[in-house]
Amino acid sequence: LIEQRPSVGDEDLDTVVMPLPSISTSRRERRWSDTSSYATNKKLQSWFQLPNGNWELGKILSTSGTESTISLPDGKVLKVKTESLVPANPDILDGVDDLMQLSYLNEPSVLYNLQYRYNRDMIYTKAGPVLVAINPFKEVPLYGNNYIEAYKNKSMESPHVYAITDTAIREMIRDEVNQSIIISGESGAGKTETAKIAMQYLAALGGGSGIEYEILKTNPILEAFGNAKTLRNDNSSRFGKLIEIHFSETGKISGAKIQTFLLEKSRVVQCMEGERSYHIFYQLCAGASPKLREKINLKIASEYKYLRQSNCYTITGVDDAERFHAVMEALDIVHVSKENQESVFAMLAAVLWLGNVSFSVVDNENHVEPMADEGLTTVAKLIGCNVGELKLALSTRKMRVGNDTIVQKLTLSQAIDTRDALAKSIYSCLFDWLVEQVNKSLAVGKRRTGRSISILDIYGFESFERNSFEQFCINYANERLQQHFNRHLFKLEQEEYIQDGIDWAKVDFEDNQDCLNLFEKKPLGLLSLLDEESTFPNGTDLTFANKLKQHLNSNSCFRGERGKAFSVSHYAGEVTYDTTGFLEKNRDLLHLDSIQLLSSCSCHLPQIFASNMLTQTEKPIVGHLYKAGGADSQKLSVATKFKGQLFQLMQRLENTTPHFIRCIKPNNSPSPGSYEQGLVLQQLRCCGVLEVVRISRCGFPTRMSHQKFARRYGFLLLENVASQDPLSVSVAILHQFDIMPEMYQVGYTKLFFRTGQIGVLEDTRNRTLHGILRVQSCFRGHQA
Ligand code: AD9
Ligand code: MG
Repeated sequence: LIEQRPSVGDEDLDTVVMPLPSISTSRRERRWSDTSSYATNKKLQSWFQLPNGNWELGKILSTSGTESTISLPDGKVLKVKTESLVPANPDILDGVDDLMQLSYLNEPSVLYNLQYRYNRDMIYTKAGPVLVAINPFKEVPLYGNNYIEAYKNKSMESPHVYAITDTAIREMIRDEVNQSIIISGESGAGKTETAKIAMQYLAALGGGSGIEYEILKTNPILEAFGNAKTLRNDNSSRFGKLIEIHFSETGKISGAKIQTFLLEKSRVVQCMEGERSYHIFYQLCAGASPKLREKINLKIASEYKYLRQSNCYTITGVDDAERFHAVMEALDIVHVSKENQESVFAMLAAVLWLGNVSFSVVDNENHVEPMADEGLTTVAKLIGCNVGELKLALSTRKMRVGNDTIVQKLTLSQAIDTRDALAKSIYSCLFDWLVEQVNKSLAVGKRRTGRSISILDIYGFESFERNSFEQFCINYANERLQQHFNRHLFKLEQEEYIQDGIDWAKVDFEDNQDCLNLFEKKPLGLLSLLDEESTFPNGTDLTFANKLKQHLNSNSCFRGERGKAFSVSHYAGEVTYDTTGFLEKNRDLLHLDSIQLLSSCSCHLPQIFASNMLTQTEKPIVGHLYKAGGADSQKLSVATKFKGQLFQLMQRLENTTPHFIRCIKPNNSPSPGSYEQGLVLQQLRCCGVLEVVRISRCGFPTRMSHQKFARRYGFLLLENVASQDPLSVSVAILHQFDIMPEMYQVGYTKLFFRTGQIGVLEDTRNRTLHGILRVQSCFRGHQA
């Protein structure tokens, strides 16, 4: 008996199968229940959910009827419903590199495995093709040249951003196909840091020309202008970013191109208590030289209303003045001239001073005019117009009624809106202009090879207590990305089935097309209806909400809520949106008077901004833009523009081989070492890690070669099959255990099983092995 003992050594570990638990097919209810036949096995470890939602590992002492008795680690013994127990993996699988190696791939097992690794600073884990990265919120000794070398030489293979980036490089060269690294996760989960780590690896392997240095220097620039301190993250990116890095035939970096998405411009004029506006404002105020200060009439941050309102000027551990110098140096490196840099700083100061422009009532109809104070005169000087023109642009609006142009005076709230709209536009144009400059500097030379690796750092799915237009756009983007993710993983599945000659027509998977249709369908989809309502002069958030309810109530992904709200059933869960501000944010009006003001300025940046704004309108003929109501309604709406960008992005990604990284935030503090199960679980669901599993489940997720299957289970056969080939042995096993024909497929080289099928075989095998080991230890005891 001892001689014939089947091996249970390491070699068997990588053949451990993954009987995936069955999940309810309903979209909303994705619970795991793979307890069938399991809990009846005594002395097995099992997960038990405590009233606080956390999972605790217990041992099943006995089972009778629907009840089981379990013992918890603290010695407590409980009677629980058998069906509430979820099987745990054997200790030998603690902390496996890839979640797919787990025998039981249920939620508590996944949570436990990730936590086990996280506690040991192994923040990266694979979930099949996906890399899961858990934010350590501290420095972990996993980066730098030695590690880069090790991953490059393949002397290190544990999951890592370096490893996934290395795969991307190799596949780009081997297959001559562009690659993409798609990073997602919620705010503060570590996307931007992860993107930088990937760039670091690319720069190290593809460096040599010096351009890699420029590419790395785009990070401090974009972070200064596009990141801000929020309540969730001290360095939160307020825009989405795709950087496409190009390589020459010899595998060296030849250039790069950055595309940005949907900068949050409202932050320039208002932000919440405890948050900050964009870093660059504070950096400028803290770090500008006396000469620059004088030239652009710069004060300290607290002198500016836009910065003062949130009552937060500094970030713990960050020296804004020092950062300012780093940004200037980075601007030098990407070839933004000193003269242009000064213009940039002048625009920033103009935005800050605009916030200080105040108004006084000038007639008995509550019309206002800006006060002729330091704010107004400084703005005029910085953008290069005369004070009178600026005053007019901020207090009146020209409108065309019939063939006449009339001038309407503004009330206080209209004037403030106009002023803020101008400040937001100047800032977002400045941001776009900077990206353009950076792109010019990184431009791929004439010898385009067509080989590139793109890194996408985009806002993850968001669901807050109150969700507005920003969440609406962000979640729509995530819905699109999720479809890309699903289709890709499904494609991988299919390829494997086809290769092994099995019938894959039986595989179907649920995708999120219904939800995308809800957004995109014309004319009755969320985006179309939003645009339609935005063009009606009398449209309000309430009429918009009512229109949605009227037309979309029959859609299964939509639900009208009370008042101005509605809910969407996203792949990651249901989100309720409050339509307050939707129309205004979607219209994003900048009145023509303001555009004309900028185009008449003597400074070159305002002129560039004005002409860019005009080209963004469908009919850039100034005269035609006047309309009753004052809105230049031909301008593309924000949602439509975003949708266009997104389609373009998806098209680009479709032509690449994707590599997915899902970043997870283990706690909200943020603090190192703390791992909140509920929070992690929610993110695993949202970012599709559990979805990978769900997709795998739809097909034949468990697969094993004929040889391995025969070797692993052959000893359980009652008849002697020693002389038979592995396929015949495998078939004999399938028959002996009565595995239903629809539950498996026999491929050329492998056997494919539906979820859970292997579980029974595994349990029998384990029990038999335990029996063998017990006999062995008795035997050894005797010998001793
Ligand atoms: V947001 O959606 O832009 O608000 P991100 O980009 O997901 O967010 P970010 O990369 O900015 O999050 O990470 C937040 C903070 O976590 C960083 O400032 C670091 O302090 C910390 N972090 C993230 N990843 C790592 C890491 N690999 N090592 C150490 C990290 N610290
Ligand atoms: Mg970020």
